[in-house]
Amino acid sequence: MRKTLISTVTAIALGATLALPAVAEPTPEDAAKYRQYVMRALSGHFGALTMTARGLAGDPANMRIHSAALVTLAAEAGPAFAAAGGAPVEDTEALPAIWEDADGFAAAVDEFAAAAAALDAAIASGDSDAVAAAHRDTGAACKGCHEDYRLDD
Ligand code: ASC
Repeated sequence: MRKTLISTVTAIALGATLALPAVAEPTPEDAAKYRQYVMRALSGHFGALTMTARGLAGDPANMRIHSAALVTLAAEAGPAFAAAGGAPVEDTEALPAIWEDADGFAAAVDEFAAAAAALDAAIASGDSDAVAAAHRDTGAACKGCHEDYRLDD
């Protein structure tokens, strides 16, 4: 009896859990917030890597933490913008060109991903000239994409 009661209570509780209202439909604002997190993560790693490369902070032995993160995050930069609901949202810096010129944007993201991979490889090689060149290229890829696809760049 007691056992039955407990399992009934459990069943009801589980049923109630399953019957909870579905999470609200994702909005364009959710998509915008997500891509801003991804871009901020990229910016944070590039900034930390830059400080380390300049000898201002961070252990040079750990620089690949940041370059590897850039490579990983670069793979999400395109999808973050292409995601369902991807569209301009008021009060963000994402220009409509991201979606109107989707091929151009994809090419710019690919360029960044390639630059990040080259930067990671250069850091792994330990060749400081190669790191400096790859760092410049990566910054240029950030800037190039921002010029065309981000407000005020
Ligand atoms: C950064 C950062 C960017 C890029 C860009 C490079 O550290 O947050 O968006 O570098 O400024 O030109």
